[in-house]
Amino acid sequence: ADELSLRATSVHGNHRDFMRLADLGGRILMVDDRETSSRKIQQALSSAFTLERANDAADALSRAIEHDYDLLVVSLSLEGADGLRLCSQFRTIDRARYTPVLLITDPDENARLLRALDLGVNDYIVRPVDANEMRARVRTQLRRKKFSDRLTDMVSSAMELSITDPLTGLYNRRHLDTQLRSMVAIAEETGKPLSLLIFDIDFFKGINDRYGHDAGDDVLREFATRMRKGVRGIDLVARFGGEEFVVAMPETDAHVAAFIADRLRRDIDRAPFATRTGDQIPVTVSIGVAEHLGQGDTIETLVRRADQALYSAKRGGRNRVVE
Ligand code: GH3
Ligand code: MG
Ligand code: MG
Ligand code: MG
Repeated sequence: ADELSLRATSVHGNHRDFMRLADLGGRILMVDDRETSSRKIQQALSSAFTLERANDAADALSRAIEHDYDLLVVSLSLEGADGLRLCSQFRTIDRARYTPVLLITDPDENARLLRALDLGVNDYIVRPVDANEMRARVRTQLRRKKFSDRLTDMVSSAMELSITDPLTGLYNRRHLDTQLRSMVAIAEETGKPLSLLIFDIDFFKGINDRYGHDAGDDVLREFATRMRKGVRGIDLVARFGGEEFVVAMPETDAHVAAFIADRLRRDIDRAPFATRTGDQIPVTVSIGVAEHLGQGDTIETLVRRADQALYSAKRGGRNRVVE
């Protein structure tokens, strides 16, 4: 019967509209302890959507902590609980913060309904619940939710892209600049050390010349992987450009930084780099280390000192760390 009424609602549209309605899917959580309206809602929604019924406010909250829902259907008046309060509690749960809320109210609840709308409730339906109206309101909320989810995904992948080096997946130089600024500020405020390391692959031009540019790219990717594995969680690894990489190490003095760098250097030196075409390429790296000197030491001067240390490492014969 429900399947039929669902089809009936879409006779004004065409087959595609019906498909789109089905596509909306949607996981809905309902908390309504009134038998009549909750049964009506179940009848109206359960054939087209995944509908779960919470037993009470506490149950609804714990479900919202455990799962992602696309819509919360909440009765404004619950036995022994306040629907209004429940709505604001949903907003304190990370997963439910932006989940639309559809209220079920009684005709005489106008004042509380206004407060609920003020709280950011998205829509409401007045008892007795009409199945067609219920479906229409649910569809509207689910469409908006789907649209805003897509927008959120687009924004976060754009943000991700803007800070990532496409070849290695490491942070790019722009992100390094941003992060370094706040790392320097924190170091100055707390008086804790901050070290900066510049890695430059030795004779990389020769690797390109001998094995080809694609093999060179494979080396850069593998190099990035070994770096990621070789540093600590708090360290920031970025591709500085070309075959140069930077690691920023907060709360770390130059000695400790040089120790970690040398472990990485040995790890690079120990095993040759395998390319997709089957070459085994020996790689070495030179590393310059500098420590932030406190107030007045800018990012530029810090980078310059690390670069000078790197230059000494190159001149000293490469495959070494200079601090
Ligand atoms: P050194 O030991 O003095 O550092 O020698 P080097 O050959 O590594 O120094 P140089 O800076 O002259 O060479 C870096 C080379 O890296 C030149 C450039 O063609 C190559 N390169 C820069 N970016 C990429 C990249 O994305 N992929 C590949 N395959 N090569 C790159
Ligand atoms: Mg270089
Ligand atoms: Mg160079
Ligand atoms: Mg180089």
